Amino acid sequence: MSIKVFATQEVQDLLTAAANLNSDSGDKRARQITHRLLSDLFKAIDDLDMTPDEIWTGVNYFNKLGRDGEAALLAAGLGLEKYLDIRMDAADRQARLDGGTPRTIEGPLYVAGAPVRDSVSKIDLDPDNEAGPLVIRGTVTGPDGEPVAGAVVECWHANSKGFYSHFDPTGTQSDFNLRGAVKTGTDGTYEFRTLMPVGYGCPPHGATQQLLDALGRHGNRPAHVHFFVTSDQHRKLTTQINIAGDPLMWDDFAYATREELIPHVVEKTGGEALGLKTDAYKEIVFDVRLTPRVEGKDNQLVNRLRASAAA
Ligand code: MBD
Ligand code: FE
Repeated sequence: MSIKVFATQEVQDLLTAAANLNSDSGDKRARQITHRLLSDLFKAIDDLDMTPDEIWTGVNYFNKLGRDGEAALLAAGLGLEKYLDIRMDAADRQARLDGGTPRTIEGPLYVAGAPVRDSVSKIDLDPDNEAGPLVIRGTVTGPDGEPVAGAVVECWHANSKGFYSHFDPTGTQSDFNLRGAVKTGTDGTYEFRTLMPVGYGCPPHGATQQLLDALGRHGNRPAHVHFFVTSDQHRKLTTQINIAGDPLMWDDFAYATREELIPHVVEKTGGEALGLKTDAYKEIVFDVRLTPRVEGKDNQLVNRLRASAAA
């Protein structure tokens, strides 16, 4: 069967009407985007001869996606969030704003409101017997390589089960466990004392994993640590580091791994003097180079729904 109705006047009129394209009511951009996305969907239905059963499977899937609260997780898993990075990377190259530490996706698990400390923060609030101590430290510099004072470095990561506080299905973590923020001093340095994370896996019965199963894909990420770095004089950086040696390094379901974001993990001693739970610990040095503002403006501030909590 190859029914082709997309190009008919009736269908084109239907699309124009459904998006209210020729009206001045509502939001112009919403009408434009709706018309385009709906047109692309209708065209795909014709081209692939999608059946009513397939369409209703998809419609009902959206209901489950919403019930599960996983739309942003699916956006990461389908590469949509990575695609936005690819576009921002290209825009930066065109504007000659490349050269800083590479961005990579934020993901859906940030929580605003972590207490801001000076230079150093110990962020493992809850005990975790399976996780060894980890120090992540570095220097924030500007495009010229000079240290940036007053930058705020935020980080967040999972525990030894791959669970993030605030989103932990076991409900056993404190609000800001493994989430922190430090303000740099004149030397531009920051340091987080924490515990080694383990890679995240999508909720096994959620809508995201359901689609990934249908695609024959897994829903796992290699172990990683997220960062926001902000400074009055620079553009915000959203990035992550991966923990070297993770077998999923180049098999991340969210496509966030970048060669420049896999710092060495070094074995150290002297942890007890730092307040770590054992003397032996692991250290990662991750220096961050920020990029300049554009005519005084930070064009890297992304508005998206984020969780927040009070410290
Ligand atoms: C994560 O921890 C994450 O970083 C992303 C992008 C998606 C799901 C879980
Ligand atoms: Fe993450």
